[in-house]
Amino acid sequence: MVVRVYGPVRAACPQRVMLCLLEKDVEFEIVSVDLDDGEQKRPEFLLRQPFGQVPAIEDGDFKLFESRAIIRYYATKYADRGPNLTGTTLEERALVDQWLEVEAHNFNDLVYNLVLQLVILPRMGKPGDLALAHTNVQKLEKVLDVYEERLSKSGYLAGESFSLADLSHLPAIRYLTTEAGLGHLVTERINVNSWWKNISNRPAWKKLMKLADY
Ligand SMILES: N[C@@H](CCC(=O)N[C@@H](CS)C(=O)NCC(=O)O)C(=O)O
Repeated sequence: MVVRVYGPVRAACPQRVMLCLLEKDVEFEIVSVDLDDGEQKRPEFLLRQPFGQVPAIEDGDFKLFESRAIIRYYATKYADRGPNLTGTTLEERALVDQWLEVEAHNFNDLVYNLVLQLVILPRMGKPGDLALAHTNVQKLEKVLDVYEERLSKSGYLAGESFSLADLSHLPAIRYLTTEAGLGHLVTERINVNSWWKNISNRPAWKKLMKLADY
């Protein structure tokens, strides 16, 4: 049974899931959901994701939503296939979890809001809130300073190998650098920049970029 991923291939949260499946070489099918048309808020979609957001997956009889829960599920389910994305020892796993939490709670909201104000609202013909964007850039600078320090000590966020913690950042950093015009936030930090160059050079990410037709 092929895994079904609900969500547009160009939305960052479904991309997190697709990237994990590509790293693990798990076959999947994309079921597109038209966010501009509000398809994610319709009753039939709310049965899959009661908060009206993407992604959601269907794997045989098993259904799951929340992108980070989904990537944890697949990284564990396919632990013996492809790269180890969760760490091996209790401590390695805890570090992966720690940086996944940082991504979700310190990093993601700021980037999501910046992309909303600078890319998505203007694309819909609505003005973005530039003052809010400016405040968020300042907050994000501080978060990235912490990353810079961390990445001066290890090649990846959770240690010396690529993990879910790094994977989870890729879609949002692409939006930040390529679509929101904020690439300098990455390039002006030596360690963050070489980390980003390294992780965005992975074959799975390149496959996803092809799928998204960027
Ligand atoms: N915590 C959720 C967040 C999901 C989320 O924010 N999805 C966005 C796309 S990246 C979405 O569905 N936006 C449309 C909407 O909120 O109506 C997850 O990680 O799955």
